[in-house]
Parts: sequence; structure tokens; C-alpha cells
Amino acid sequence: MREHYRSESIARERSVLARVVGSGDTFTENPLDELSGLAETAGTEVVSGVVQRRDTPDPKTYLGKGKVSELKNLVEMHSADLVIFDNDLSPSQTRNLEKEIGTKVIDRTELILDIFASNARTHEARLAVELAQLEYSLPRLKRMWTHLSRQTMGVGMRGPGEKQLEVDRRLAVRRIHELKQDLKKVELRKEREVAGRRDYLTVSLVGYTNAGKSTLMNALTNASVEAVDKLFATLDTRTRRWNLPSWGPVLLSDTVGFIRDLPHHLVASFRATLEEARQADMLLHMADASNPAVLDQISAVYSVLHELGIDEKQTLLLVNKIDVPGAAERFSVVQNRYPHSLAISASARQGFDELAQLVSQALSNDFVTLNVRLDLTDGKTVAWLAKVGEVLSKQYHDDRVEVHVRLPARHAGRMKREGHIIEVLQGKLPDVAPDRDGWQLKLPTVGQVHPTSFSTPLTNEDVA
Ligand SMILES: Nc1nc2c(ncn2[C@@H]2O[C@H](COP(=O)(O)OP(=O)(O)OP(=O)(O)O)[C@@H](O)[C@H]2O)c(=O)[nH]1
Ligand SMILES: [Mg+2]
Repeated sequence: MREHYRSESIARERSVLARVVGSGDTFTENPLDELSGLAETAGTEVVSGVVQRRDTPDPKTYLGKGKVSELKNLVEMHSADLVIFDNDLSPSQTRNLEKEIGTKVIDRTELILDIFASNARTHEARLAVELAQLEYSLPRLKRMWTHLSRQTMGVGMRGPGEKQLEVDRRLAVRRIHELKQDLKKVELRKEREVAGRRDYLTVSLVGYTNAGKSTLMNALTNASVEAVDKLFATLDTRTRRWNLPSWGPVLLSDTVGFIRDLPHHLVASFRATLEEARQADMLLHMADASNPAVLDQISAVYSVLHELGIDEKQTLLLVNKIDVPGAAERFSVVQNRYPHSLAISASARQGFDELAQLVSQALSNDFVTLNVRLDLTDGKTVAWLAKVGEVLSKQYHDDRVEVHVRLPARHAGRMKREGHIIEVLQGKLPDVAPDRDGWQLKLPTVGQVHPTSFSTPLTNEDVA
């Protein structure tokens, strides 16, 4: 069943690319660059390409008549087996183009889904990709069926093809339902897992695919996440301990990369995978300064974050690959638009001191100092305070102990919720329920870092 709907493997095929560019679209240098990278990642050999400027795509064939015959000639000339569109095509446009050109035609969404399908390694990533692929296929099956039934009704026959499609459609609907249920379970489990780690501050890496997230993760935490020059190399989330200099251990997680016009179904399916980012205390948004389209890529990432509802978090923009010629000039342009950004090189380990300083600074923005009054018998809470914060002093009285502690504001919120008597000496408690994500924090600026230490070191078992 599952294999049935997976888009056919396009490995080793020869492909011709096509794109319609509207007046509002931005791109740099070659408008087919990114598609070409995607097509190569999917294993095809790119042999040629066409670009047409027009604001309204042709309703039947997306490209205009002249361009379609140009495309057909290119396909014949290069003996290509596949045409890949950078735009999203309707099922009928795909069919019409296939008929006119005489070869298989796929669109950008199908290509991205294909790459995700071949890179999915974990059970969760496979579920997410399968769901996204089925949801993409379903309207296409349905329309194919309607289209066929109209034809077959004309001759008064019900063909076996039609029956098969109807069966397939029903199976697809059932499978979508199952997958959604399975993913919901994964999401709930993840939520519990992530919530279980809330004693530690968490920092999540997000960014365009191939920006260098996994390389940075490996450099900072000695993790061994695959970091290669390949799009969508990482499709799951890894969380590791990062010993933040002059701070202590925090959790760092690396996750799936984003891309312009990320298929909507994929964003929805990868919700569980992005749970860590949703609950993180801050985001490190990595951008690739070796890419001429870096500004567009940054905006694309912000729009996916918005779609996921996690754009309200304190975020530091890391402009990576600063070691590459031309990257420093590009960084200046980025910095003009986004002043809170830092140039780094994950592979050459440049900018790491400033990075640690800015992250510590950002995390300390969020600290409060409290006086907590506890029952003498409440050793458990005293131990917890020592674990999540820095105990500055303890005073024992006949009936109580008063703990003077500096800790993340969200934990202070928890103390309050649990009914403990607290006095806020410095800082402010969060306005929203502290276990919910997404309260707005100030953006960090370079400056004095207030180090704190955690009395209980995090063990590897704490990190799944
Ligand atoms: N020159 C240079 N190359 C880098 C740097 N950081 C990463 N790279 C290279 O960029 C490519 C992509 O790196 P990854 O770390 O896999 O990127 P990613 O953001 O995890 O990518 P996805 O998992 O596909 O989203 C690899 O070939 C890295 O070696 C850097 O600072 N400088
Ligand atoms: Mg990666």
C-alpha cells in the first residue's frame, strides 16, 4: 500500500527543468539554481532547463505554447526522461504537459516529497513523509477518477480501471487516518519527553536546508549527526548536551531543514519532529552566507516558523560559512536588515566565543532571583531548586527554610503555581503559563554575560 503511493523513484534519470517566474518573485543569478540542487539531490542528472517570465500561468500547460514546444525539443535533443517544474502544477496541467511533451512531468512538491521519502530513516520521519505523500496524491487520484468516470459514463461502461481507482482512494483515505493517529501518538509521546527535560534550558537550531545546522551541532556537542552537502540530510530531531562556556549544560537540538515554499502537507506532518523547536527557550536560526539567495532563504525560514507558530521566540540569527570567499560581504547585507546577527563558520569553528556569549546573554535575560519559603520537610523542592538554578543561600528557621535562588523565570512560575510562598527579588515572572511555549523575550545584544552554574550536571541519560 505504502509503496504504491510513493512517487516513483527518479534516480539516475535525465531531467530538464522548467520554471515560470512572476514579477513578484525574487531570485538571484540563475533562477534554476535551487531546483537544480534539489533535482541532483534526488539523484537525477540535470541536462537542461527553461525559464519563462509571465504573471499568469497558462491554465492548461502552465508554460505558454511556445515554451512547451521548446521544452519538448530540449527533451528530445537530450534524450531526457523527466521534466521537473519549480512551480506547483494542478493534476490536469501535469497530464496535459505529459501528453504534449511525451515524458513524465513532476512538480516541485513531488520532487521535495521524493527527497524526503528517500532520506527518511526513522520510523517517525517515514510516517510523516508517507502522510504528506498520500495527502498530495489523494486529490490527484480523485480527479483522475472523476475524469475517467465521465469518459466511461459516455459509453455506458464501468471499466476495471475506475474500480481500482475507487478502491485505491478508499484505501488511501483509511491509511491517512491511521497515519494521523500514529503521528498523534508520536506527538504526545514527544511532548511528554520534551516536557520531561524542561528542567534544562533548551536551544534549538533551525534554518534553511544545507545551512550547516548539523555541522554546528557536531562541533558544539561532539554529536555524530550526518552533515553533508546534500539537501534535507537531517529529517529527525537530535538533542544533545552543550556545555555552554561560563554557563553550564544546556540542551541543543538539531532538526529538519526548511526550504522556500515547503509543501504545506510536509510542514503539518513534521509537527511532532519540530516539537523541540516549539518548546525551546531560544532558537538559533542558521543561514548560509555562501549562498547568493541568503536573504530570501532567511525570509523563507521566518515564514515557516510563522506557519508553525514559533516565530515569537527569542532568536539569534547565525550567518554561517563566513570562511567562504564573498560570504563576508553578504553578511554585511544581512546585518543591515537583521542587526541581531552573528557571523560564524561552523566548520572552521569561527565565532564560537561570541556565539556562547550571546546565547548565555539571551538565556540570562530570562532569569529571576527569588526568596522561596519552604517547609523544613520539603527536601525534594530544595533539591529541585539546586538542580534547575543557582542556590545563593539557605537560611534555616524553626519551622521553615528560606532559599535564595536564581533560576529561569519559567521555573519561578511553576513555584508560584504549586502554591509556594515566593518573593521576587529581581526580574519578572512570565505572564503566560510557564509550561506553555512562546512567551516573547528580548533579543540579545552583545554585552555582559551573567554566568550561573548548575549544581547538578546533566548526564547523558537525561538526553534521549
Ligand atoms: N565552507 C563551509 N562549509 C560548511 C560550513 N558549515 C557547514 N558546511 C558544509 O555545508 C554542508 C551542509 O552542512 P549540514 O551541517 O549538513 O547542513 P544542515 O543545515 O544540517 O542541512 P540539512 O540537514 O540538509 O537541513 C556540508 O557539506 C558542510 O560541510 C562552514 O562553516 N563553512
Ligand atoms: Mg542537518
